[in-house]
Amino acid sequence: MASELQALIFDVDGTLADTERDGHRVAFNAAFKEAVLDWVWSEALYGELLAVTGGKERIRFYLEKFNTEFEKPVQFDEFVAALHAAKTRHFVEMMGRGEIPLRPGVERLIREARAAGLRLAIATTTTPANVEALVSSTLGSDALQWFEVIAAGDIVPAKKPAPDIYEYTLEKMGLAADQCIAFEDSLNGILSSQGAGLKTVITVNGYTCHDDFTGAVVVLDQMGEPDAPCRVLQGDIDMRYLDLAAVSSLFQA
Ligand code: XBP
Ligand code: MG
Repeated sequence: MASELQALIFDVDGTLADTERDGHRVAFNAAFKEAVLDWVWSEALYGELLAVTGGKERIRFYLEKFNTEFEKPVQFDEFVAALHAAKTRHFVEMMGRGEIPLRPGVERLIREARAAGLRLAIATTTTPANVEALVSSTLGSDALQWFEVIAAGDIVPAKKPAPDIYEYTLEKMGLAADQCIAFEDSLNGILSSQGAGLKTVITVNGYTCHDDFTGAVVVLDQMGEPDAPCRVLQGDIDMRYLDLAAVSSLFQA
């Protein structure tokens, strides 16, 4: 018999909010400028850099693939860590100024799930301070308590697409994969959630709309709102917007 849905597990970047192009990318560039580096990550280049999750990992990937001339300092790990810490500071400041809203339907669905007594968690590769800043600037500081597990950043050594962050979340919640559903926006995200055995709802964004989402329970352009419907891009369901009834039927299907 199929298990009953117990919990919703959300990715952050690209899923709760469109943070990559106008948030993380801008914060990286601000950190580079502050460190007097002439690196500028354009919107197009950043799309390629997103192949690697995690900010520190992304900086290394950039130097390996796109800026091979750069002479690495002797204390390279410390250099990357300091650059990334500055980037996090910029990102947190941007969230504090309310620069990035939640995506359509996210707050509505979270509130509906809470009201229905479902359990909530976050599984992301981003730094914990970024999640705190985004959630409290958009939903209020009390909203951090709504998520019983916030699994983020370096808490597991292998970031997405490895399943580790979802496996960690499930273990902390004491739940099995077939009792939960994940919300993701990218190929690396769904590889991670499906690797942990989770059914996954996808909402795409500009950087991920051409990713391969084979196996997703549904692919939407956004969660949508009653007055601003979503589009179903993949999946056999007719829906105006993603509410808990739709999530439950996708989970049971
Ligand atoms: C998100 C990421 C993160 C952010 C930056 O991936 O790849 O690295 O871009 O965060 P996902 P940090 O949405 O699949 O979790 O710089 O704090 O690492
Ligand atoms: Mg994401």
